[in-house]
Amino acid sequence: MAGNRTLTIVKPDAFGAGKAGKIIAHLESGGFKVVAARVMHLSTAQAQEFYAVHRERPFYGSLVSFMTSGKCMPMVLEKADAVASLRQAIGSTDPAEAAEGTVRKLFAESKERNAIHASDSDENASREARFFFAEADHL
Ligand code: 3AN
Repeated sequence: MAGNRTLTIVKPDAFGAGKAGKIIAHLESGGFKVVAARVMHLSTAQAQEFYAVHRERPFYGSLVSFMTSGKCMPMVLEKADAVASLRQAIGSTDPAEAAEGTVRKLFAESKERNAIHASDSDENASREARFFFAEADHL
């Protein structure tokens, strides 16, 4: 995956509230192209593995419970400088601190139920895309 791809997840709070379409429309109007997408319900083992980097954090158990509480929508997105551009488009982890017009400002409820995930580096974008998709899904 080149530097023009990143991985996002519409999280269970937003997906369950029927906000996936609005979030995708918002991202598309910001220049992102959806190159792969799926709807799935993460197992506990999958959520634990995906967030393994946060294993020692106090919110890890709660985060895994939340991410397995309903369906979510992982997607590979394409845009120039995709990782940085999507991090900017989603806003701060806490929606109360997110800038106007960002996905989290518009659609998130709280620091945990924050509507959307975005990869934080090209390396993690590749790893996370492989976690959810086969290479052939996003040629
Ligand atoms: P981001 O999603 O902005 O990259 P990270 O990577 O620091 O933020 O955290 C991963 C996820 O863990 C967040 N999306 C959020 O759902 C959850 N999280 C982070 N910090 C907290 C916190 N202090 N309390 C509860 N959940 C948190």
